[in-house]
Amino acid sequence: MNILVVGGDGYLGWPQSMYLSKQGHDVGIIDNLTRRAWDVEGGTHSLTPIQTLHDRVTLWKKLTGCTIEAYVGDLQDYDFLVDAMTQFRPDAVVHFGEQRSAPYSMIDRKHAVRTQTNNVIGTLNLLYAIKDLCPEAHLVKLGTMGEYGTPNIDIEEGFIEINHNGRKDLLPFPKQPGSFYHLSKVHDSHNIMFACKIWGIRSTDLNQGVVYGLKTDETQLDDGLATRFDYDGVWGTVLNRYCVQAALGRPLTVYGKGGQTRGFLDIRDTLRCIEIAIQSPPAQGEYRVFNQFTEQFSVLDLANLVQQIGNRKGLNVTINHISDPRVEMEQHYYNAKHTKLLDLGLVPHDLSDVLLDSLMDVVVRHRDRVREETLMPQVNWRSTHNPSSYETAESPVAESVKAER
Ligand code: NAD
Ligand code: USQ
Repeated sequence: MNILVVGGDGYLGWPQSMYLSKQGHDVGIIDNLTRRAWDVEGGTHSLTPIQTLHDRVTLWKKLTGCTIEAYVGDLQDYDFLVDAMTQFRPDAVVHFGEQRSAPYSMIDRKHAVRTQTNNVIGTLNLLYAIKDLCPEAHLVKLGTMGEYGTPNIDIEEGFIEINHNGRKDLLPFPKQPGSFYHLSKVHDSHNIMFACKIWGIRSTDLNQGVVYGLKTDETQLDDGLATRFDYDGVWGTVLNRYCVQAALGRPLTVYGKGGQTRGFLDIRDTLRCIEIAIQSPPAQGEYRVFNQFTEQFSVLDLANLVQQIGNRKGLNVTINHISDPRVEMEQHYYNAKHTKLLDLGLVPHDLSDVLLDSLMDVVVRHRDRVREETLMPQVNWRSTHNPSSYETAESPVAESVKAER
């Protein structure tokens, strides 16, 4: 198949592109490299050294003989998108290309607007391009489990049957997202569902949990194929942050009580879930939702796990409950269904001691690269002006990124 990976330079998009290329598909990447520019804006970076998109694609070809076509441009630029899609003619489009950080979206008005503009308009453009250029192509869209929030009932996979005043219907599960980022995904879901209905295009909306891990068969081929690892207070996800804090001998930053429970999955399962979705496409006009995670943990559970493994490595790990910078429930009921991908053949990798141990080894290897000043959370949900270092920035673009463009 011709598979277009939008956001193919990112943490998930790059390993996904290699994975699909290795399976024999023709893979094209669209990416505007904005994630690299956002690092420049905030003084953040990937703990693992990463190559430019150009160098990655060149190395991939050298090592495997497989070509990945790169189209550098912005989903918000419709002319660019039409050109790229006309050249590539995708059978499936995997869409990772969004601003994905909840804290980034909560910095201030400008960053909330940037997040929602980038994500909602980008996805809307993609829907129009699919309808006009390749209406049979399957859109596989990365959504998030955070669209649902933390209701006091079981979370279904996308839809819930409601009985109301003697009548019943199957309706989208209520959404209670916890940041302007998570809200952007809800807006996308509504737009995608509507586009499937009116134009008869087809889509799978993958409500994914928090992903961890760096190692896939393809990233392990060569250090030059490594994917990014974020650990700072804006981009770092919770387990990554704990691993870095443990490696530096800093206390693990559990926000509040630590009962916040989320779905998690190994990066190898992300790759496989997307392959499964592509292999079993929905019918024309169908909009379907899969909950894409394999295990639930509270953030305190995870801290305890990291402490246990870290101490075994002689790291002397401590846990600190700091005041929660977010507005979220710190103790709550959480039971989210996630059977549809298992029914289609997913065999999950659980978060084992071995995996956590090897993740911590990678972190310890790169410990000297850590920018300690970025470690503590600086974005508070209750404030509309966070933090001063971002106040004047207009998303400057690094010279290296400019040169690549
Ligand atoms: P990432 O930031 O590492 O990658 C996103 C990529 O998209 C970047 O390379 C960026 O440059 C590109 N991009 C952003 N806006 C673009 C635009 N307008 N045009 C072209 N390219 C654009 O993010 P990630 O962690 O790989 O996440 C990928 C997707 O998966 C996101 O949509 C995210 O919301 C979703 N997701 C991620 C996780 C996770 O734990 N990482 C969990 C659930 C869902
Ligand atoms: N948290 C801590 N300590 C930390 C960092 C985070 O306790 O040092 C807590 C947060 O308060 C939150 C939980 O950990 O309750 C998860 O936070 P996170 O930053 O790991 O993840 P989140 O903001 O939800 O976002 C990440 C990805 C996003 C994706 C989402 C999936 O950045 O792209 O959509 O996970 S989900 O959580 O299912 O919505």
